[in-house]
Amino acid sequence: MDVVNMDGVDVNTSVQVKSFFDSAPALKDATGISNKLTQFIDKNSSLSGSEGPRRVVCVTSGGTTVPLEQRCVRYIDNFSSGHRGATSTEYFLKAGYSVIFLYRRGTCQPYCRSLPDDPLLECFELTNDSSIQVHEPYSEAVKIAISGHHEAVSGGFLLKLPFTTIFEYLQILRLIATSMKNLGPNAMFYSAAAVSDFYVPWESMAIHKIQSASGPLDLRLAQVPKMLLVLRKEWAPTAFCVSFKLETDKEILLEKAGNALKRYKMHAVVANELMTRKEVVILVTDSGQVSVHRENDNSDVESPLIKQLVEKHSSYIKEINT
Ligand code: PAZ
Repeated sequence: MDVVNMDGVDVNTSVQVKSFFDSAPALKDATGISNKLTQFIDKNSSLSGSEGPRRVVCVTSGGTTVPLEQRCVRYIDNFSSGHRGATSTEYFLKAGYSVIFLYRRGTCQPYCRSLPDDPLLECFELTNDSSIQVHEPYSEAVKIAISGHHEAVSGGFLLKLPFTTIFEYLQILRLIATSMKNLGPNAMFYSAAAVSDFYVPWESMAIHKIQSASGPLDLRLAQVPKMLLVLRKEWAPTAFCVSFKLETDKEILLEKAGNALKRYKMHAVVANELMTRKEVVILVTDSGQVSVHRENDNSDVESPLIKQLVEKHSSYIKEINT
């Protein structure tokens, strides 16, 4: 039998969470991040949208790394490109949300999807008088990227916060969640990041580069505590919470997504398969499962997905407020 705290988190998870944060290396510039968050939330909570107070969504994006050494030379990583998070951010902004974009450094950024991998070198060229001009095939993409990004950032609707390691990610997520608490049901979490399931606790991690001369490497990885439950129950109990479930085996995907919905008390779980994740996702809620497809090869599956989530969020806000 699970012993459960007042807030619905089992005691075992609470102990693991406490030990994770107590032993994690201190977050660099925690005060700077908190100040940015306070400013962003204060500004946005005083604004109104078409259906009441402006909504704020925290979109998490990209994969967390697991360092193997404190002075890190090697780390465990995962495949996530950040495309889902970046694309979804654009659609949330379009739907009138403000977005806190918690992203892995170096991954895909909102409005930059149509740019080449090395935009500086490929989009721009030097003219004969040594000034810089946009290389013709990219001029439209560059205009869209600059104007979309500028409008969102200078309007104060997009706050971008980078992370690399699992330690940074979870510490920043906790700061975000606690600063969004006052937004009540107008807050949403859209957890598209691929978060490591296992990690090396800081205190048992080698300090210096692990030496190959010591022979084969035995690593013992601890389980990352189930933070989704803590997010939902402790950090942001009134927010609308959406998580993602990725599997490579279709047979177990829906079962795992259904379990996540119940176990972490999510309002919706987006189930996707690795190979088809850009074409189709399945939205799993208490009311059942709905397949969401992109309209054609040139469109984004995030467009209909965000539309459906915005509708579900509206119903949730109405329900809470009545
Ligand atoms: O970042 P990306 O666009 O390459 O992939 C998106 C994704 C598959 C990481 C995301 O849709 C997702 O399922 N995130 C959660 C993964 C998980 O921990 O199960």
